[in-house]
Amino acid sequence: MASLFKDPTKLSAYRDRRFSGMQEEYEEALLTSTTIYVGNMSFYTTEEQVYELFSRAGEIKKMVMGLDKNSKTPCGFCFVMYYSREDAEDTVKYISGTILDDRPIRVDFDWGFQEGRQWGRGRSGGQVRDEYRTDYDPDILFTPFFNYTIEFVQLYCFVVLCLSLGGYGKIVQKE
Ligand code: GTA
Repeated sequence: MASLFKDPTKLSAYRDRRFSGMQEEYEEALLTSTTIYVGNMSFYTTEEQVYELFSRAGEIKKMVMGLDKNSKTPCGFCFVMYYSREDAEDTVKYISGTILDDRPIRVDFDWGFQEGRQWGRGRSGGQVRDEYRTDYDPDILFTPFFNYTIEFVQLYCFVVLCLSLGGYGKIVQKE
């Protein structure tokens, strides 16, 4: 039977292009690391929210929010460093796929945080993936849709109100 939880012994296909070692060294780092990468986050999720969720798996040593290198604002990812490997594995197993701020977050083992890795590497300043994506997450797709719908309903109500007030004015004038 398929498990609901992500298997922490299976590594993802992601490889950091800036890791200077060999593939075996990269895999070894992932298999022993206490750092996890969290992706597909909302740009509005705060450090406090991330801390609240991820500290459920174990004591957090350090957390680094991913930032747009131009605007210096959160751009959808972060790194969480634990004291123990077990806690990092539990995070990958149980927290990956959790909905945080309406988005299913993705938790992946990471080879280890280094200064500079907190910046988005895309040309626009955010993450590279955001420049190539065609599969937008539901809240990105639907939020503008709902916003437009609400604006349309507001405009419709405003027009109806104006028309009825205009009609009422004419009746009052006649009387
Ligand atoms: N541990 O999954 C991850 C992960 N990701 C996606 C980013 N980081 C990750 N770390 C782990 N696991 O420190 C880390 C990076 C860096 C920081 C910001 O987050 O190591 P980034 O997302 O801006 O840039 O990184 P990165 O990772 O160097 O981008 P990369 O590898 O080129 O592309 C990421 C994804 O974008 C690809 O998997 C693919 O889905 C998409 N993509 C890239 N190029 C193309 C293309 N030409 N066409 C279509 N899709 C593309």
